[in-house]
Amino acid sequence: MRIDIITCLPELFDGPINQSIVKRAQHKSLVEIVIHNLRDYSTLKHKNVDDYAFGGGAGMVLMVEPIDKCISALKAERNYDEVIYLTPDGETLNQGIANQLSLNQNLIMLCGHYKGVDQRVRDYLITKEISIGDYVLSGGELAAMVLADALIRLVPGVLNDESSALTDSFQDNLLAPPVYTRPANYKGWNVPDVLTSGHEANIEKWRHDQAVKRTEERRPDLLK
Ligand code: 6GU
Repeated sequence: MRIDIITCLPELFDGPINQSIVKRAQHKSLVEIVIHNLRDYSTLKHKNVDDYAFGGGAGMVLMVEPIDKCISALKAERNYDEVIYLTPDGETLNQGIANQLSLNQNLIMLCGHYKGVDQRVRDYLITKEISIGDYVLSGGELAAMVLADALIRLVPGVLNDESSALTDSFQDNLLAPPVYTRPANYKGWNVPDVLTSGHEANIEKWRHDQAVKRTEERRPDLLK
């Protein structure tokens, strides 16, 4: 999978996506993430990428031209499955959407900023709009990192234990059951006996029951 991220704040991507699982995925050449500075596509003297909104109002709007130039340059190199705009008024990300998007080969993610982007970008260039939840971030960058992380860990070969993505919370609309590791007794805080019994079938049943119990208690909406 290749993900091209378009942003006016490329420095923000120096940290999180070059660590841990995502770093390993890039090292193994399973995933390639390329950051593009929108400013590089500005045709203006001061490399501006935003301007005042027609009709007035507070906040700057990202201009259509640099975004179109950047996306066109990318499309000239390869075919893209989706051009995603990260925006609080997009479709709310969930595991189902992540599963679907993880099957794609090439994705563009556009990070909005300020008051958003010129509507013509959304009308003519964007194929999917995603939000990561009902709260407002100061830009789409953190949302793009969240989305990229959620997708990358689903790419076959990225996780060491291939089965572990399948047992995540949400994969079957259930939250994950509790997990424990050694020691079995710490200060009298004991691990459930079933987990140390070695009885596979009982352990499976216990885990499933716990997952259902947790989901009923914490996220009954998932069971509907
Ligand atoms: Cl994708 N962008 C911004 N700016 N805020 C958000 C978001 C995206 N998703 C939730 N809040």
